[in-house]
Amino acid sequence: TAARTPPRISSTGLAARAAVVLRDNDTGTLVTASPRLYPHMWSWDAAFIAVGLAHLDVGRAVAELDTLLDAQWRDGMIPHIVFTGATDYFPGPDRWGTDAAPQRPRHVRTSGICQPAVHAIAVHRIVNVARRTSAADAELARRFAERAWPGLYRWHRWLVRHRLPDPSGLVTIVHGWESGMDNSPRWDLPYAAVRPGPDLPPYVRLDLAGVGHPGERPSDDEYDRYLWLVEQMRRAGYRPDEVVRTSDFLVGDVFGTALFALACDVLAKLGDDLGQNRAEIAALRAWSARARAAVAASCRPGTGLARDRDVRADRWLDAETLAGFAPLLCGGAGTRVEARLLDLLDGPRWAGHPALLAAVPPSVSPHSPDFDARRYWRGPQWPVLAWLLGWAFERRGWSQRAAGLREQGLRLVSDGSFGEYYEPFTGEPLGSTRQSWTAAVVLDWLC
Ligand code: 9WN
Repeated sequence: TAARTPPRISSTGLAARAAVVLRDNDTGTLVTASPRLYPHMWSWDAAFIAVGLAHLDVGRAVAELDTLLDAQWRDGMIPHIVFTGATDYFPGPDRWGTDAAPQRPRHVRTSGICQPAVHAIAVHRIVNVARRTSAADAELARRFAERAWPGLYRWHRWLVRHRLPDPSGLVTIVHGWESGMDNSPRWDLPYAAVRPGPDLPPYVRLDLAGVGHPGERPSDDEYDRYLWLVEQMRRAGYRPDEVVRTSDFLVGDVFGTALFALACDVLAKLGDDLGQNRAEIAALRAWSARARAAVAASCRPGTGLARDRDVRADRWLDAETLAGFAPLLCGGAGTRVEARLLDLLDGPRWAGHPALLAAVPPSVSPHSPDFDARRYWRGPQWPVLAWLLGWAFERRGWSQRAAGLREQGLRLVSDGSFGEYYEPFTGEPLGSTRQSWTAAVVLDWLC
């Protein structure tokens, strides 16, 4: 496919279309992650979606996060999917089988795993957006932050209690889905050790019908492994420590750890402003410091790229993915390592690759042998990640870098299709179109 020539739509037109996407995907109480491929609420999508909604209606943004927090498990976990009644997504609630877990919420069905802890970041952003819109919005957002704070604290505490089993101090995941980067080369080695048993119940994939070509999605082999891990967790009754003890997949997620460090900082600051419990605020600061140190300690000598850790196999994982830049999000690795990482990010292996349509870092370096320009988390560019990097860079005081990511991110999405991800050289939208979190970050960039 030939590269397209952006931009095609004016900023005002693009913002208006983004608003329509969010409105069309809105069921009333939640905005589905996309119209066809993902007809439910996803945990980290909901956070970004709420940020986009804040530009349209602060009350609706707050309601989105209320819906998510209403589905929080009694032990503190925020589940990765909150199911609507839609039946055209697999695995749905019956396959997850969480109904038997005593700590599940009673009024809604959910999956049994989690996703990155970006929610405090969303609350912080919504509070700031609301301050700009009106005094009434500011008060609405403040009251929401006050009522959401204890639940968010309990969510972070759940991660600390149940997902720090490794001395590395990295936040640990029991499924690639928990990273949000499902089939990233980051997980190839740990997944190679997951061997689905002969008693894996049969299933039919429904995701392939929602995309243009199967080569844009994970492979069938990968799906067998994804479903096998679900089976293991179901058999462990979703008891968190039992799941960690028995899962074939147990990996320290360095990107998720950097996000956790950031989210703890943001939540602690919000806690200060709102006069929340001082011991809990102090705990958040300590968790953040520990997470930041774990990210820094994972850095590979030489490039400085941060690494995930295969806890089961007791080894570092060296795939060359965007997650390697985790220390730039949360800091703590020191100025020399950061300077090296920034050079690398700007250079031809990453955002400075001369053939990219937009200078947005792809999910995997085009120079890596693992790179696949069209397959999901194995090469395409994801607008939502460009937003996340930009948000973190702004916070670190790197405003020019943040502005560059915004400009290039907008270039990427300028066709107005709101692709889930994009082919880096041609700008072709891939996966789902009218993807809610893409529309949401566009609104935040433009408003
Ligand atoms: C599995 C909803 C979600 C995102 C993830 C993305 C994809 C699901 C899937 O879609 O994952 O959780 O079925 O592929 O990888 O990051 O939250 O947009």
